[in-house]
Amino acid sequence: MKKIALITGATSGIGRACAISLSQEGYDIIATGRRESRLRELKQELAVDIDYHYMVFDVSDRKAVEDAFQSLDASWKEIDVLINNAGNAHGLDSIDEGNVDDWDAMMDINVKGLLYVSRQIMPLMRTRKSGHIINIGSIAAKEVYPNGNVYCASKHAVDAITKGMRLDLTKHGIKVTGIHPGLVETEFSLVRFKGDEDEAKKVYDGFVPLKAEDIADIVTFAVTRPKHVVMTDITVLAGDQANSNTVYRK
Ligand code: NDP
Ligand code: 8X3
Repeated sequence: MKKIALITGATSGIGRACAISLSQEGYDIIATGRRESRLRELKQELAVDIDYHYMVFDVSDRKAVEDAFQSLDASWKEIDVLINNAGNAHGLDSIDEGNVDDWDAMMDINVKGLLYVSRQIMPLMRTRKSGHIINIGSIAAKEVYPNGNVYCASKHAVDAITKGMRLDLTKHGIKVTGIHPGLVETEFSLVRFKGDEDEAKKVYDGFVPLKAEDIADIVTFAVTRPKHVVMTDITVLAGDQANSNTVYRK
């Protein structure tokens, strides 16, 4: 039977890798993001025998999210798997010197954006009495590290929302999984350091970071468990990483 996975933030990194991996499992894919050219190009990377649809919107723009789902064809609304992945860190400043625009971006995108998208899809899953929501949190959802302040707060909120979703949705046959990666080499640090490639590269110097594909493997494993099995909470670190702030570099 055909199944549909919707992945937010599929233009890059973990989301893109999840789209590729789930297409290889036979899922039809809905990919979302703001960079349309990348969403168009993603089609070439997906398994050939699946259907593909993309939607361009900013997850933090509530009206844009609502409009996108209202205009979605009924056949594409039968979403089996939602991967709430879109998000980023913006800045790494001591909280007393924090950039308020960065704070707004992280709370609006990582927390409210996740809620806006989920609000569109949860009722559809509830009607069909099945579905699986995977929220991409972070080790920053479990620990707070120096200068991580508001990013960590946004991801702690994702962790709390994940637990709340599980409490409210399990009775409707909807599984909820939180996946919490440590350091994954993607465009994440480039965004955090506002395009400074040297700063971004330093984050991954001297050890082997996780790859986006490592997280996509775990997402795919969680999604492909039988109906009676739910992976609730998975934290995954790089081999040389002991916690959010301790990395053994060569
Ligand atoms: P990337 O920067 O490579 O990817 C981020 C994705 O999110 C892009 O596809 C981007 O798409 C999308 N996105 C960002 N802001 C918005 C927005 N306002 N509206 C719609 N889409 C948006 O980073 P990662 O792949 O690493 O990050 C993915 C998730 O994983 C994030 O939630 C991040 O917090 C989390 N994470 C990352 C870790 C890491 O070390 N890399 C570790 C733990 C968690 P576009 O720009 O086209 O809109
Ligand atoms: C991304 C990993 O350690 O930079 O969430 O917060 S970290």
